[in-house]
Amino acid sequence: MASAKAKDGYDASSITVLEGLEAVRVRPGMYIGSVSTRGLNHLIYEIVDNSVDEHLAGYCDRITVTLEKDGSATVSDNGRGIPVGMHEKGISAERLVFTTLHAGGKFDNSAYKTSGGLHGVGSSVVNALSERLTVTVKTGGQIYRDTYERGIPTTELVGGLLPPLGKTRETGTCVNFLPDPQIFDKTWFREEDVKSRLHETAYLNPKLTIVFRDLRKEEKEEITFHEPEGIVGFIRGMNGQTETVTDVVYLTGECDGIVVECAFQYINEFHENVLGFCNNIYNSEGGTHLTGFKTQFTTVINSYARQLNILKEKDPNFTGADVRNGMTAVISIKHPDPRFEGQTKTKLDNQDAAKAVAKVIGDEVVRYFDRNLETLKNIIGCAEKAAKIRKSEEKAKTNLLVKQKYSFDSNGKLANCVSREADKCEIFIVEGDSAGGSAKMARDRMYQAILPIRGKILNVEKASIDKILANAEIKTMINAFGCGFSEGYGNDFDIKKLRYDKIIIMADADVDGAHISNLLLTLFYRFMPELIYEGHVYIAMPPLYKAIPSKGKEEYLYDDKALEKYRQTHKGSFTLQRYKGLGEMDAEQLWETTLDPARRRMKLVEIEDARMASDMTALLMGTDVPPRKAFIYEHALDALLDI
Ligand code: TTJ
Repeated sequence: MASAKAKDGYDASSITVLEGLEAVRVRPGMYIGSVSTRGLNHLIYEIVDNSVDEHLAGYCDRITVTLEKDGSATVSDNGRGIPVGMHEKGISAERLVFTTLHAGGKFDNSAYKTSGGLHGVGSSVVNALSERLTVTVKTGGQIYRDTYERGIPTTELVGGLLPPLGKTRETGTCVNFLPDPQIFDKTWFREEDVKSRLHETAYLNPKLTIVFRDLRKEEKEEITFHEPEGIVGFIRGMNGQTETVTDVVYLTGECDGIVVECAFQYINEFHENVLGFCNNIYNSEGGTHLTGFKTQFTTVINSYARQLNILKEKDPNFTGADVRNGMTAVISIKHPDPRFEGQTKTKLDNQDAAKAVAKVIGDEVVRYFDRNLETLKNIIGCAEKAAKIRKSEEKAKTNLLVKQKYSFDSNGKLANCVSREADKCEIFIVEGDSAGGSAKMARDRMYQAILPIRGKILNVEKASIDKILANAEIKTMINAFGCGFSEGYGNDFDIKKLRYDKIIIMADADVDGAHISNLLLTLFYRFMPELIYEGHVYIAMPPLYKAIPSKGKEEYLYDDKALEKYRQTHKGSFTLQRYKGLGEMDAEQLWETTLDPARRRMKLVEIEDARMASDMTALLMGTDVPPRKAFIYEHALDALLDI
């Protein structure tokens, strides 16, 4: 925007405006999160949100989003049209909207703005980051058009106003923009992400129809999103084909001017997936609406469980996580003045939201359960299952603490392989320095790399992503893979640069090991999902036992079934050696059982089913990965504990 000064006819106030937009171009990340594909897609959402606001105001029921052949995007609606009349400062209102930061709300009298808090600064930011942008407004029987280049107006006003171009009976706003390649790494919108987000918007606005069109490909695509069932449909969509435990429950009410809507359903899986929305924007960091819901729901379930004598007097309460075991829920509130906090400003902060949600849910869910005892009992059943598992895990954790005292703490360094032929190379990520040391000695140096990871890494699981990425081992790992990483929708990841065909997680067959596998898989999924999609990630399966017969060959037994079979078929006496962990094996044993491609056993990590790869979950990946993370966790447990 340095060329701003070259433009004639601008007074001091418009210079200030341009300086504002210049700031957006200097630090785009501050306004749209990043300049990766995710930030790029965000431009579309910023514009769409304006049309959604018009829908919420009651004047628009159809939005069309088009990915054009020339790489630009068009968003149009059938609302009233942005006002083109004279506004303060002597220019049209539309100009102010597109050239002033934070101008959005001034022209908008809808009760609940879709300001998501994250960026929410709207159309002027999109304008600043677009090589060119065209606004077409149909209002008051006339058509108007305004144009910009990198935020600078290129249409001459007549008496401070846009000249009308022709007559029309329609009303609406249409914005076409071409993202600036000077700003964005790549300017290709990811249609899957855009579709997901639009679908989500349709679920949250049951009376709205959103048409998505992609004209960039040979085979043009057009999808219409209309979800009259609202968040109930959202829940059904998320749960897909999964076996359900209850029907979808829908509750709604109002408290202190805050409208609360909630839908939930229990499925037969060991995780929860509770999503919060405020004014139709997803709050990836959660916030007060979720705490209000969770606290109240836990109280209600515990109180019923005692009334029904499922929890006896001496029994402790179910924890919040217990009562949400298997729950998929959407909590959507409409708040007149939402405030946000948190790292990405997506965490709802209004205390009155917690109170309102607790009140509405408290009243409505009790009313529901009093009439639907069967549902209540099924939910308590899920909580009981969760509590049981929790207790056994707590026990395992106590054992783990004892064990950790003896763990080593030298820094694990990558022992790379000699070959650079990626399709023949493997990298083993090994838990513990002792096992790492043996693995380094045992490996096939030509094709097998070893990266030992300390038990300490366990502690970062709950840390912020910055901390995770600052972790030395993780950094080493990302560097070793060679393909970079992407944040959420990002496009900085290049699978073609991967240096190893197989990434093999090698951890002990216990809770500790499952934990570390879980962390690694979550990390891969979040930052390098293609590693999993394309089948590069494996979990090593070391044997559980070695049978040493008095006569004949020793044999490794990989699970209890194998042991049973050995007992039945083996004649004569034998001693049984049980491996408690990888650290117990010497280099030779480790080679024979776990490293040697001819003899080892591994489990390929796969994404469960189509639902997992569907748009429903992709949309939630940006800053959070609830459904998939949970799945992988189970998978890891399955792989490591269930052998
Ligand atoms: C505001 O109040 C007076 C009547 O018009 C209202 C308004 O601004 N409506 C409106 C804005 N509808 N659609 C928009 C809009 C649409 C797109 C695609 C982009 C932007 C920035 C605004």
